[in-house]
Amino acid sequence: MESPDRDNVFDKFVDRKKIFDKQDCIQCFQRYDVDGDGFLNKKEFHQLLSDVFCDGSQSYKLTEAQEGEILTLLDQDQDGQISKAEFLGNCYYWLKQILQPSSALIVVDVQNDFLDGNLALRNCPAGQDGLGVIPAINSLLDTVNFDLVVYTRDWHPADHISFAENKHIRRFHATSQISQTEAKVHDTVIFEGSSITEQKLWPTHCVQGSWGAELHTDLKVPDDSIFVDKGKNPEVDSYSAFWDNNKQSQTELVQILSKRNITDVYVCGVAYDVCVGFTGLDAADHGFRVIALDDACRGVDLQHIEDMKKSLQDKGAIIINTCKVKDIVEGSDRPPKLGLQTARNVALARTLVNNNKVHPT
Ligand code: VGL
Ligand code: ZN
Repeated sequence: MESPDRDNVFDKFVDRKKIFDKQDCIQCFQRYDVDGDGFLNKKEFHQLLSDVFCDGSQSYKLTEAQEGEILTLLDQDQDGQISKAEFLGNCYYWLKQILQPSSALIVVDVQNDFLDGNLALRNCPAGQDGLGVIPAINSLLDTVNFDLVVYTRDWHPADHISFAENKHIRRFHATSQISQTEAKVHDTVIFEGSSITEQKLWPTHCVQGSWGAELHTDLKVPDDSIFVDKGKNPEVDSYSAFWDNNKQSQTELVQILSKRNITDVYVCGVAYDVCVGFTGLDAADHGFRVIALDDACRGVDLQHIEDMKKSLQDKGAIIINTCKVKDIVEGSDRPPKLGLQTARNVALARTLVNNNKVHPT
């Protein structure tokens, strides 16, 4: 019987004390292949999972379904166990990402207009104070060593489609439930144009170069941060920092994250149910592990915030408070839901590579 406080073999990789390499992966296989038959069976794999998924010395309890899904995703030939070759192929990337993730903090739209200006969240239905995100984000930047920090800005031209005061400069489509004369802030209308565009109307906000578009001066900005502007096209809004709302054009964000080998994307800022949420959803679609920072977000509408949190979780994201971030970034807290997401990504990458082999382009 094993003593409950035996060493966790993965502890030496926490906070990059030792880089997890292929040699470590081989040793890891040998350690968990207790009967030495060259395969990790379900029981042996269970032991590995309980050492991989822990918060410090406390193991997470995985459900049978979670254990089964991870095994199936990593078990290439579907024989119910993990061979040494499968371990070195699939599990290496899986373990590497779990033990030593590469983390980006994305601070979404912490701009004057949302905190104190024309679109101040405190005047929106949920009545939340956007200023509340600043201390949470600043203390995160002081305590956590992110591999990359990105600031996004809503950056609209004066004739932007989302501004209620601009409703007269474009034609409404016949299917719009609300007429052009009646339409007001927070209504959703439909515009005519080269593509028919559904649009929620907002007060004029974040006009390029204006005070309202500046980041709040109390927000800390580390020297080597990156800035991404969005919503620059007058004809289409852009809630996500990756794509415009019609998914027709992309910002440079995905290239920036990929170039730095980022695996994990932490989202925070305003508005939770709008730009923070859609940025998180798109990050998950791009194959990043997504962590939404609940206490570092403020939103527009309570029901929409709840719906957005549910959508994020359905895509595999986790929602946590900022006090938990440091341990996850350093790899001492390894939540199962993120590990499951990694296994899905590893399996998806394998499928894409295999498809390419069959249909070379
Ligand atoms: C946003 C409404 C309109 C946001 C941007 O940053 O969440 N919300 N434009
Ligand atoms: Zn906007």
